[in-house]
Amino acid sequence: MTHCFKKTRLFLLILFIFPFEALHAQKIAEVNNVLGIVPRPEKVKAFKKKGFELNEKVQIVADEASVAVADYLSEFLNNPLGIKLPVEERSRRGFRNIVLKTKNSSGAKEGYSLRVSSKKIEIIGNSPAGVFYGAQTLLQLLPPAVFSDQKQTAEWKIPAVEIKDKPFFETFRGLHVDVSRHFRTKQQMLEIIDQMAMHKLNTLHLHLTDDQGWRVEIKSYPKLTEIGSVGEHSHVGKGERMFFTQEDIKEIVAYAKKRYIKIIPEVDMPGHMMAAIRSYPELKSPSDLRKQVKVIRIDEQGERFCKAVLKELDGLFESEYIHIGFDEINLGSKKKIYNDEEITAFARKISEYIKNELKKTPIVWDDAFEKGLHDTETLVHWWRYGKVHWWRNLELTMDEKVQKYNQPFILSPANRTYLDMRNAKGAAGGGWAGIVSVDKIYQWQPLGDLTHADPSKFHLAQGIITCTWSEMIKTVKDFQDRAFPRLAAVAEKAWAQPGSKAPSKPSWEEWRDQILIPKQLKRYEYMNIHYWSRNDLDQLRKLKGEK
Ligand code: TNX
Repeated sequence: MTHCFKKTRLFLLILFIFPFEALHAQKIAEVNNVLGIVPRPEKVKAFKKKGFELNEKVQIVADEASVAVADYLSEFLNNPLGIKLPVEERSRRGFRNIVLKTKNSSGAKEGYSLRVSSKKIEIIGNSPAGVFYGAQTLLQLLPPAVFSDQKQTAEWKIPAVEIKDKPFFETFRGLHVDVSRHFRTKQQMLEIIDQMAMHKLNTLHLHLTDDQGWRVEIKSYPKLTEIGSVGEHSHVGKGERMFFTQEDIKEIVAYAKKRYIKIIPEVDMPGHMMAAIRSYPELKSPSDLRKQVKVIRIDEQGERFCKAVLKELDGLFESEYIHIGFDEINLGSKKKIYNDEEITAFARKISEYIKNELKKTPIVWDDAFEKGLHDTETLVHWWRYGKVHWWRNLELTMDEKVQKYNQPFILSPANRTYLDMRNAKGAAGGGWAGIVSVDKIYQWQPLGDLTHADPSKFHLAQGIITCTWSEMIKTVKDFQDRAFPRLAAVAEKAWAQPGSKAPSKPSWEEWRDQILIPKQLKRYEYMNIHYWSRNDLDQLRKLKGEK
């Protein structure tokens, strides 16, 4: 097909809504480029038929397992539409139905199907989470104004489509939020959780402690928040106390749970501990001789402290995972504070505690793995990536290590997923991992980079978490400037099937011009999100033109 013909076809598609009876699955790019669903569903068909109109004569019919999603959907639509769709157990005369059902199928746990005709919408999920993702897709099939929390005037019509969808990475499609360097309030966290939900993410990684501030109440060590939570990155130890009480955490966890998002708490140990040491100076490591001590002791006393903290957190966070950091322990110290054996032994003690006593799965940054924590029941969280890219100091690259040690892992390569890095040359943000532009993320092939591991090891990749380290992310506006629209590109990587062959996957240019800019950015605008380049046409032009 010539390029020109393809364009004409796309034009016709837009003009007559959907001039084809049914488009084949391999034409998903063309269909989805019109529908604009982010992240891209696995299979989409569109029909030349009347779609479904939302009005007062519509009700949501849900089975027991899907009632929570039905309530969420009804509430979500209430503000922009000014109509509160009733949630019912069965059909009633005079009403058209949005049917939500959970079916225990052998398919992907978070998968769903969605069918829209003029008479009925049906979402069938393989689990309640699947139903929830179907509902998110449904929202994106409506005009972008549906993302407003104010009443809007729009044609609330949903095109006649059939979608079958499931995530590529089931376990972690995540966003990391660093509340230590600059704090985010509970309300701000709830907003972030809603923003995650629309991207079909299922994991919030909360970096709760670091040098600049301890941000979670620990009842057995009250000074952590009396002293350690005072101040932030540029005002350490000065100003207000900023932290989540245990009640706050419970609320955040419950809010996230309703959106099928699990929260992984991180207590970064034994380094990045200045705030804890400010609160309890006796915790400092005798071998950290710096003026500002960042590393805690790893003897019995240190171990007792870490375990007590983890035990309290365990009661608050419901997810199966606990992150214990172990990054950059000797960084910035002239003399090694601990050697590899000492670090590994301590990491092993803590991870055994998490496994055996708390019955959860520990996660460590790749530093611990590199130093010797080889344990297939502990997840390795990679922020470095191997010599194919930019990190050359490792004896064995991470993919060589995957090949050798079979340890399951999470992908957060800094040069592709650190959203605290700049969007473009001259834009705000850090630069040590290079420029992390939207197109770089979109064109990244997460598993394609594992050049030293054979494909039989790819199943060890448990997902992607994108990080927003907050040394330079001060305000909500800064956060949104860094997170959006890059989060949309990350969601594509985490959810969409990689199927690299065109036309099933839009090229970067197609995605940018037909989905990102006209659809996703519009949704962000209705959500009042200050995405990068908003109100700045120059930047937008750059985004369009940049390679
Ligand atoms: C590295 S990646 C860190 C963080 C910083 C971040 C800044 C990792 C495990 N540690 O402590 O905030 O770089 O980009």
